[in-house]
Amino acid sequence: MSECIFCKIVAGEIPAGVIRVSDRFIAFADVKPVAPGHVLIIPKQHFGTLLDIPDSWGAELLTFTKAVASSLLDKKLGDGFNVVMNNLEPAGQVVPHAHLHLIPRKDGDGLRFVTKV
Ligand code: DGP
Repeated sequence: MSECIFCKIVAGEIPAGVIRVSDRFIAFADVKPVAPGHVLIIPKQHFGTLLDIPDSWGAELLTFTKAVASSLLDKKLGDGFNVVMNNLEPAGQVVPHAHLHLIPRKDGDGLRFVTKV
């Protein structure tokens, strides 16, 4: 997708703080972090939402996400972490290229998510 900002990051046309790369996925720093170490994990290929990512990619996505999360913990960026995925506009998706938010958490950091009212 030529106009997709995340596809441009994958292509190296827009700089991003790349943290990890696998065959199908890439992790980079979110430009508007809600916490230090906030990372986005995206498929290199353009898919709109979770529903579009092939089932057969699931194991690699899980392994990749766990590796990035472990490295955030190892770097002491958090003592816990949230994995958040906004799918489609009503759920808050702004960039229409599927992505997971990996957000390091610390006690008392004041962040709240919709699963906790
Ligand atoms: P969402 O609302 O789930 O679609 O979140 C999109 C996220 O993408 C948001 O936290 C900011 C981030 N973002 C948007 N444009 C860029 C960019 O050009 N570079 C980087 N690194 N992050 C971006």
